[in-house]
Amino acid sequence: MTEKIDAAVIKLIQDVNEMTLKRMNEPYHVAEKTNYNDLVTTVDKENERFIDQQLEIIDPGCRILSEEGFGTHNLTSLSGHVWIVDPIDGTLNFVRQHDNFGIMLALYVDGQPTLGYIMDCVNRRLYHGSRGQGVYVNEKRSEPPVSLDLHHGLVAISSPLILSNVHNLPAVAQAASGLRMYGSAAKEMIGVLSGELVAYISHLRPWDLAAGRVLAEELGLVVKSIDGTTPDVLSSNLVLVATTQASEDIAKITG
Ligand code: 2AM
Ligand code: CA
Ligand code: CA
Ligand code: CA
Repeated sequence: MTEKIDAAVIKLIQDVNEMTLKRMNEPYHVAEKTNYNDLVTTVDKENERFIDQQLEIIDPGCRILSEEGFGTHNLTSLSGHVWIVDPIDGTLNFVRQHDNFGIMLALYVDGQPTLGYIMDCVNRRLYHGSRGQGVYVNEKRSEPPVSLDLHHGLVAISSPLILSNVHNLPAVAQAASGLRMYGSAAKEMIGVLSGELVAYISHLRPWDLAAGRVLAEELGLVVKSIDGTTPDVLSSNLVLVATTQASEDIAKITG
């Protein structure tokens, strides 16, 4: 049943990506949400409205949780089909840098991570997959990344976290080959999925984690809260996505 939905959502996210790339070079309005580095543009809102409308046609009766608030329901439970939508991830990069932003969609069925989509917009690279059916980059099947250890790999830690010096995270960065910050959960998730990073640590809201979690778990990567518990789909979590080996190395440092 999800095959038909999957094909339609692949087309949807590709179409929204083309609209986004076109809109990036046209005038749009930028507003501050909570402060000077928390932005929303008219493109985020246009994308979200279009995605939510289309999902209601593709998957009638579904419920939607989307960042900018057009979602059809104020969700308190995960029963049935729940879509989690980030219409532009890395809005600050979209506005200032014109690279390193993405679009993320995920379907959870009765709370189970089921379908995941991460579009690397500028590179037109769509990571998508479903539980039990593998992960693809556009049409090509993606192999699980090698379980490199922390010492031999690059790690991404979000800038607010590394600057706040919590959980011994600067020591994690020091133990790795190098520290990277892309400013987009979508791009950092893709980094771990593709083996470019061995770990990604960030404070993530539902739409930052939902799609990456489906894909990372399908590739046998570790997805957990920094305290070792399973992340709650409907709230913010301080999350680690990593190879098994890097996850063990990091746990020894964060305690
Ligand atoms: P966004 O662009 O969809 O808001 C770097 O800013 C990354 O952190 C992006 O993936 C961004 O997603 C996300 N982000 C921005 N503000 C955040 C916040 N207050 N809490 C958690 N993640 C945030
Ligand atoms: Ca935002
Ligand atoms: Ca986001
Ligand atoms: Ca966003």
